[in-house]
Amino acid sequence: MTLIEGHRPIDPPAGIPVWDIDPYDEAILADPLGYYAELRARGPIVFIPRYAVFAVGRYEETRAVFSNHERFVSSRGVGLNDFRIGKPWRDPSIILEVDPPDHTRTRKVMARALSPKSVATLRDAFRVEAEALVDRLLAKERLEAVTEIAEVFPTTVFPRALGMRDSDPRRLVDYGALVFNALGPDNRIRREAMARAPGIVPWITAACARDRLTGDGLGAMIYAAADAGEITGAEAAMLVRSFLSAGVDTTVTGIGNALWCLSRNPEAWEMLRAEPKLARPCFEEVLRHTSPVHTFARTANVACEIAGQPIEEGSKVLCVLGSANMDPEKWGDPEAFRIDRAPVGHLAFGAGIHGCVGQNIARAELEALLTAMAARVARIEPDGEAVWRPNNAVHALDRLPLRLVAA
Ligand code: HEM
Ligand code: OVM
Repeated sequence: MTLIEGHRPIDPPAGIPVWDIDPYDEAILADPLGYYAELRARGPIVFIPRYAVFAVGRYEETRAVFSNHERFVSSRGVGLNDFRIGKPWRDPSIILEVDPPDHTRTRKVMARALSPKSVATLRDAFRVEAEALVDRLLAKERLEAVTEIAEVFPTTVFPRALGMRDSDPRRLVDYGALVFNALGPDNRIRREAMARAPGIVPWITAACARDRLTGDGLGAMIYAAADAGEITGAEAAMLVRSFLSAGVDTTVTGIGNALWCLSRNPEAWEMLRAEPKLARPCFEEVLRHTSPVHTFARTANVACEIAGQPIEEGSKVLCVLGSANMDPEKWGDPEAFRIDRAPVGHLAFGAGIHGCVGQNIARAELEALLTAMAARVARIEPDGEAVWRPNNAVHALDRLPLRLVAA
């Protein structure tokens, strides 16, 4: 019997491989491919006694768990902590951490604000800002791509799109990292993130209020849904908080990871320069290849089974998206970065009813930036070691020194 605070004691059922590993070890978070391969090799589902949780890392089972929201619920938290047992660190998200029918109503409001039609109105602004940023960058010999590109672009265009009256790039990035770190165990990374929360959370909460938003942005669309009676004013503030939780650090990570892929695969950069229409499929391959969000969990709300193995009610299941996206049973030569792969069905945005509602805007940001770079930058060269920043749910760079050569 394994007992961990915040978790139900679970006896691993006979037949499920027990693996004594810490997936949140900083060395694994920095360089996860070996962990992913062993997770898939050990079986379709394994039990990790250290946290008394199950984990799935093969494509088929990961997709299956995500696709079955009736058995595998989100309302008990999508991190290690079971909300029935341990207290959530903040009021749960009213879109991410709920099930139908609660989810259906809030999701509809968010999906409207982030629809292809809504995102289409932002494309010009994204393109203009991307072109200006790349022109500024080319004036410099060498640069640190995390702070000078990846963090700059989303923290410029996203608060504007939302209609934020006051922006604070540092707090916006750090809040995202905090929210994702909170999904993990009570380890050093989570504690250090939590220690910085008092300097961030009150600012974020204040920024969600209606009077801190302009009348013409995505935030105003959420408050308009409150005026229409679809949600309450308090719920509108909570949905704006969801934008700030999920909308900045994820795209910062997506840009950093894209530049990492493209600086390490010069032939891919050549291809993109020759065919700028590849910007979108290129980003999809970046997502598959680097899985910016590497893990989300579900909780079995009833006794059920995964891959024919019985699972007790209350079992936590880690869905290792990073591993599913590297499963050789699904992807040919998965470790090869191929921008024309068109990896349809990748799980970097999840799947099922909670699949990323922000994916259109994320794609629009990356398309704008990669297109602007492809037109102006002949070569992207590594200019020192890339360093990964350990996070309990995000696979992101801490430092990416690059040299850009103008076209
Ligand atoms: C959900 C990844 C960008 C807002 C998700 C999920 C994933 C994900 C994997 C599924 C969560 C689950 O099933 O439990 C990503 C990645 C991004 C990105 C990799 C960028 C590269 C964004 C952006 C926004 C956003 C830009 C906001 C504008 C959300 C929200 C949810 C979500 C609100 C919850 C949806 C629901 O529960 O119905 N995202 N995301 N995401 N994402 Fe994203
Ligand atoms: C939220 C949210 C949505 C997606 C991801 C996320 C864990 C938070 O609604 O607050 O980060």
